[in-house]
Amino acid sequence: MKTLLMVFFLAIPAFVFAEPLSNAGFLQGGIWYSKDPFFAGETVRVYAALFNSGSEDIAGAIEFLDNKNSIGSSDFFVERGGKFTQVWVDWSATEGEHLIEAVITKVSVIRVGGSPVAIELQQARAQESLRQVEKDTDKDGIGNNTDTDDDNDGTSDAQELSEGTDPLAASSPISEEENAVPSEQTDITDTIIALLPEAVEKPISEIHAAAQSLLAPVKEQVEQKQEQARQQLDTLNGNPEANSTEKTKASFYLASLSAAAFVLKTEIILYAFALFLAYLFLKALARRMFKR
Ligand SMILES: [Ca+2]
Ligand SMILES: [Ca+2]
Ligand SMILES: [Ca+2]
Repeated sequence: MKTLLMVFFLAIPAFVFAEPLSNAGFLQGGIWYSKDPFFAGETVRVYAALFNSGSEDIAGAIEFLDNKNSIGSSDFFVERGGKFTQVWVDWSATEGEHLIEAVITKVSVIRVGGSPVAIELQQARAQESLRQVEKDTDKDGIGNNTDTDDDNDGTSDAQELSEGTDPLAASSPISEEENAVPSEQTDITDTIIALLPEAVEKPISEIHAAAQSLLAPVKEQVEQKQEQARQQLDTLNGNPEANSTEKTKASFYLASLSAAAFVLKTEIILYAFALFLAYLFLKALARRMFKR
């Protein structure tokens, strides 16, 4: 019976009798940050501190958690006799609520010349830190929840909301181009060109300018021909013996020239070239018709 009892006691592992160490563990300061306040999108260093007022050195590892998910772990070593040490991990904060914890995942007593002996600590969990992380759009150190002008464009959030502008985007000043009023000399083509995207506006403007100088003599010629055709039609109309087919042809010729003159005057360049060709064709046709 005595032997049985002895075997029983020997079989029970020693750590069952070991009390968790109360003179080492996390400092009551809990968890702190390298920057405070910090905002969404920033990376901060998360700290905790360990103390050891025991008579033996201790070493181990700490895991940091964000909403129960691991941020990372950090090894530690704290000398005996009232020393303490800091442990940390870097953490990229996101918007929202975060429960930050630090937990000792393993700890051992380190004896000189001996191998580490696993122990337990009473203060194995740091006082957690519950944080509401907000955005700081203009990065002025005042979170959007407290900042009255989130985008720092000089107009308050309340005013922006009532005016329908974006309180989270600094408004760009209205450009001169947007403000520009087309001058009175601007013709219809220029107005159309001004509405085109910038990338095409320039080449089109250049083409337009070139076309304008090219078309100027043509315009003059067409106007002259128009005047001649008008006179010719008047002559035909005044002549009772004139052929009606000839009158119709002359009217058609004048109408075509008028259309060409109108297009050249309004400079609808896309049609101008086609009408110029039509004018040349009509001119050739007219030469044949009025050949004497
Ligand atoms: Ca701010
Ligand atoms: Ca604003
Ligand atoms: Ca704004």
